[in-house]
Amino acid sequence: MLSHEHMMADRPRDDDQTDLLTKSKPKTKRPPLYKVLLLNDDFTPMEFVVHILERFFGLNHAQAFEIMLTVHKKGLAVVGVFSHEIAETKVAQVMDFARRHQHPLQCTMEKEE
Ligand code: TYC
Repeated sequence: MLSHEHMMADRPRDDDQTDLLTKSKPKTKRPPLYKVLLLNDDFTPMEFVVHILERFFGLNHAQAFEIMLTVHKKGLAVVGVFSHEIAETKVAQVMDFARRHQHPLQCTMEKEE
């Protein structure tokens, strides 16, 4: 008897039952994260921006001042990374607070790659 004929009996089962276990990916992909960005402008007072970073992003005064200065010097900065829903809420809170105080401050979000 040829050797490959012996092999056939030991071949792993390939019916639907085993396929369920072998061909299904665990698929545990985490949802994407979003960066919340603060943009510089020439009119919003520095202390107002610091206040926003303390109030909506839980930063202490030193951290808030540092990020505000980064935005002021570089034009923008990431102020936090969140789930889509939390990022949307932060952006809405900042935009609403700035609008109510009549400052042109802009805050946006973008998907983290
Ligand atoms: N450039 C503003 C000023 O000189 C300060 C500022 C900082 C504004 C950060 C917006 O996101 C900002 N008053």
